[in-house]
Amino acid sequence: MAQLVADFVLERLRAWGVHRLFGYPGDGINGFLGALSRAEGDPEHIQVRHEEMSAFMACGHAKFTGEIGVCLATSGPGAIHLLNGLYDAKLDRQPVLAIVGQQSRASLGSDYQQEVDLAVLFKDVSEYVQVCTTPEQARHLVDRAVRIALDARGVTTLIFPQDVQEQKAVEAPPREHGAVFSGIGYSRPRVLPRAEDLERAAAVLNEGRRVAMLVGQGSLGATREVIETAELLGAGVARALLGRAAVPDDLPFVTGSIGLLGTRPTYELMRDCDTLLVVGSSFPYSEWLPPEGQARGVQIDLDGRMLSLRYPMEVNLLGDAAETLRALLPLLRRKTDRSWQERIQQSVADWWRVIEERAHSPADPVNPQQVFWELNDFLPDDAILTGDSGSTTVWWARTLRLRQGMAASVSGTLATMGSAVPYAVAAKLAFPERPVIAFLGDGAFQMNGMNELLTIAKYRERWHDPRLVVCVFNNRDLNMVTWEQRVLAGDPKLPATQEIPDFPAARFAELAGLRGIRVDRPDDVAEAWREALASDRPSVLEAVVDPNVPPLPPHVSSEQAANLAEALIRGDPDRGDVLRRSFREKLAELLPGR
Ligand SMILES: Cc1ncc(C[n+]2csc(CCOP(=O)(O)OP(=O)(O)O)c2C)c(N)n1
Ligand SMILES: [Mg+2]
Repeated sequence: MAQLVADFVLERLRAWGVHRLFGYPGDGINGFLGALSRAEGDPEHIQVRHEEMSAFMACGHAKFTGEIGVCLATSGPGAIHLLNGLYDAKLDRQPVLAIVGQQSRASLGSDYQQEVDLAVLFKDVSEYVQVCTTPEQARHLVDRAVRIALDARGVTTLIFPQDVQEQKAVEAPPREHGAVFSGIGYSRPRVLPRAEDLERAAAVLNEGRRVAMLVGQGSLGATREVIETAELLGAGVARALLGRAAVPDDLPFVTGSIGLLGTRPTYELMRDCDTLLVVGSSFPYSEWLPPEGQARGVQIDLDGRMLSLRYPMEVNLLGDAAETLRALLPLLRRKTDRSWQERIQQSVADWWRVIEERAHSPADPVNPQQVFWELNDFLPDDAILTGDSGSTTVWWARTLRLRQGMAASVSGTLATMGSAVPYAVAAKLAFPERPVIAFLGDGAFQMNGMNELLTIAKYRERWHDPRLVVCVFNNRDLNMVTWEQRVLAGDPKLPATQEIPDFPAARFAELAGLRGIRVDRPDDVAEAWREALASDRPSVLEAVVDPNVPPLPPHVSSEQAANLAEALIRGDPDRGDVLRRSFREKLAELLPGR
């Protein structure tokens, strides 16, 4: 049988190194389904429960492997379902290619069934979106879509009308006017600032006496360089959420996360520094950075558009984090006065004691912080950790102690619910020999996590190492938003919008053929982790936790405290427990080590 356009597209993707697609079928991509069967597993098709999950998986694949992630959906509804996951990739700057079907060319413009103007719909999320109108186009569309996604670190979309998918492929267009002859291959360039800019940056950093570093996603490949720089400069290192794994938590001068879900040492680091070095981060909340004028700034970023955006920098270095730091290091003088870094280290050591104490403060029935804290003793060396959006994100950012060699990600910039489980699936497929742990709230679990357990069940047999744990925090509440209402708006919790069904996640896991472990007593938490990580199959660890443990920011403004008081006075249904837990948290912080 002659090669069809869909066969050719898969072959071209293979040539680009794509061996896995995340997708869901429909007759709008019948041509691709036929081609997939002829492709005999290369690329393989991973079948999800909902197209949004395939886009999340493509994004997760890109995040954990550094390769392009590819998702495939049918016309109309299937394509529409992709969008949230694609926006996640766009906002976190990940290379993702979406391939979607469309009705046949002859029907377009006739209000045909499932006819949606996909080029318009995907325009905003995509760096590049094209309809393949004729077989001659397929070659350069694939080449450009992959190359642009990699180069722009963003989303590209190719739309294939059904009839075009099944036309005879044209590998090389005839050599005539209008024909395009594209090729394969992309190699990331070295991107380095000019020598004089590096010297200016070094001068600022050498003159500083209290240097704060903030590292983000762009620093993930620069761990060694970041640590060396911090050691030379006697600096403290804070990290934005997407830079979670950029610096290990067992270094004494790593202050941890920044922002609402950040730490007190980071808050102090930013409050007291005289110099700020930002490496590969677009952390958005300026109120957690030093006030303008307090610190001299140096920023390193691979994207010139992100320079001097959150803080006015004195020196802007457009470059790759590792390369640029390597070029900068020989120009830096080791600070002889170590008192600033010693102060930071003291604050970090005190803070970890606070975190440990908070983890063990009584709650009803289990303190969510304890679940994270106790995992620290069991975290396997090469673990991959995924997170979601909710109060669990706060503890994920703050309480886990990551060591070098681990990987971690969440939906950082879109901060959408629903990333944890599909990211975990993508990670496990890419690295079957590594343990993967997903953390999410019961809201996110009910939104999509529970459906995607079926995807885990479907593929689990292929994982020789079965360690894939989905840790669900059952607090019967959309807790993060409940707290935001209280602390930011001064409104009491509104049960009608906030309370969600008490759903037995562990029992559901068992129904799906996975291991289900439910823990509702503090004394059983450690054993639950041991069991989950030793299970012969992927598991769900359902922790029944207290929704009234406050995910407090590291610094509570007087306005926020007043809002909380107002919310409680105005009749918050949980005010008794909220008061008790809040009091304990604050008390624990004031009395470290007790
Ligand atoms: C798709 C989506 N919808 C809504 C939100 C707003 N939101 C952020 S956190 C949150 C609550 C999440 O609840 P749950 O998953 O139970 O976690 P919890 O906060 O209770 O730990 C909501 C509704 C969001 N970020 N993304
Ligand atoms: Mg919840």
